[in-house]
Amino acid sequence: MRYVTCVLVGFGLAVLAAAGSASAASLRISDAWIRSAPPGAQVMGGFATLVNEGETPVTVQAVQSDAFGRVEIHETTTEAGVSKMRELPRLALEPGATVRLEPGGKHLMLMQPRRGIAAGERVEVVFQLGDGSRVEAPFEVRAADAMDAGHAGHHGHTDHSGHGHD
Ligand SMILES: [Cu+2]
Repeated sequence: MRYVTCVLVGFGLAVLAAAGSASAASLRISDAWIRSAPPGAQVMGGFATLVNEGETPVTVQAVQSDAFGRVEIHETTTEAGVSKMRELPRLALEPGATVRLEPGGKHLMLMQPRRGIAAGERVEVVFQLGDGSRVEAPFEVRAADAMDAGHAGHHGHTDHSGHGHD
């Protein structure tokens, strides 16, 4: 692979090659977790932060996990005070874009668990991208209660001011 004798040109080509072919490396998945559910639950919610660190758009075409029969990308919206979920066919991230999968918004719907999934364990989730590459990320299963404690950026979603908790 070292045909290029000029170091500078070689470096430049390597960078271009990386940007063009390895979009897998440009999708960064962090803060990934699954909300634990009572035993026997057939549906669990998955959440994460997705960042496209590359120079080209990234599309998540499908999501799957060995631990579940089916994984869908959902979005929760509120229309006329009624909360609804709909399936999104894909997630598109422009270069530099961040998509947050979070309770009350876009999320993964993990369905038909193939085994018991307990809080504390990690579940591998695979993101299939539009260019055919795959990005795998470990999702940590957390109890629902841990969500508030561990999610400092979420005050906006739980605004109880004025409702009086006493
Ligand atoms: Cu859903």
